[in-house]
Amino acid sequence: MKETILKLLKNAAPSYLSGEEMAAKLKTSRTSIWKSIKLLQKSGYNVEGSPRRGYRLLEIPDLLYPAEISEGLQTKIIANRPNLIHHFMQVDSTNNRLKLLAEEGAPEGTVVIAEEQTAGKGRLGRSWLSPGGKGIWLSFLLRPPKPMEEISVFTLLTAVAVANALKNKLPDIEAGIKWPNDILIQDRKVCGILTELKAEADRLHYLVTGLGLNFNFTRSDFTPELKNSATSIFAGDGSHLLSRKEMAGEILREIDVIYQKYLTVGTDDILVQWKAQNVTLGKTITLKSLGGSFSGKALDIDKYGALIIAGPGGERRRFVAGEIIAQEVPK
Ligand code: BT5
Repeated sequence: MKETILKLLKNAAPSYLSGEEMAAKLKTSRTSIWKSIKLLQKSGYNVEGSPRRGYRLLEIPDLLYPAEISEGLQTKIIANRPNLIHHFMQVDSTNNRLKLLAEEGAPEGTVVIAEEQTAGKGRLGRSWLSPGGKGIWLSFLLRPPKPMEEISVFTLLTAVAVANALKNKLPDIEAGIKWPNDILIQDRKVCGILTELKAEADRLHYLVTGLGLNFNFTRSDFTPELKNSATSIFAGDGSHLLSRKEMAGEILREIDVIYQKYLTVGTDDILVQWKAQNVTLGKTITLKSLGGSFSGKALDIDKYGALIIAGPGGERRRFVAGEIIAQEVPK
């Protein structure tokens, strides 16, 4: 009811709609219309009521409500209906919350999105700074009918989706993908991706992929440790035309497109897109992984998204995970 009334008010805005007219349309009482209007106001929608003219929508809150994000989304799997999006004002970690839902049997395409994370996390127990309203903190659930060996490619597919969404909405921003899970703007991290999974022997139960995209941080929103290494797509002064909900919708749409492509024709074209937007290949890097550090030239990625590095003696090594701790542009 609340969502339907919101739609009616949006269509009518900036004009008024009378309570009587809405009640007749929805075959309900004027009291129940009034109750839904109160709920909308409580959720932050500025709805003005006038005794003679009815109600009109003056302002939509800058919040990532399912009804806002799913407007016009038209996705096949990811959030393909509004009730697949779970929105929280505050959550420990959207990945953790989505894993709980996955355990309860949530369908593929379920999305958890939060305004703020109190225990946002990166890889290997690192933390991810996620203050309220400053970014897009979301996770999505996949149950791909694929073998375990292909799993490492998912972080790369997600990176391509985010980079494409940025390119579509903000063509002036030059974003680059750093292997395996970062998006950078001018060498600073603007987005991180964390893929977690549940599997048994060779059977994958589910994949939960979370992404954090810094949207409108001011310099002082970053902790001292992040001031020189992190950035945000807008500077937090509110002077931008794109809203978080539009960006979030575009990211979900791109993830859906990429996932469809992966399921139907495979990864070839997606990896071409990854290569076109990456800032890692061709550089001399030092990669830290569980086995220690390895330096050399980042040559290529293989069909599973693993990084191929050529060491000083020309020997090639393949890495499915790790962190690039130093990266130099060739002279
Ligand atoms: C990542 O890990 O980059 C993965 C981040 C994934 C965050 C999303 S938010 C939604 C979902 N729910 C979660 O709980 N997580 C996911 P890693 O490569 O390990 O990088 C972590 C490092 O990035 C930290 O140790 C910091 O140095 C840095 N960092 C932390 N917060 C940051 C931020 N907001 N922006 C840029 N860098 C940050």
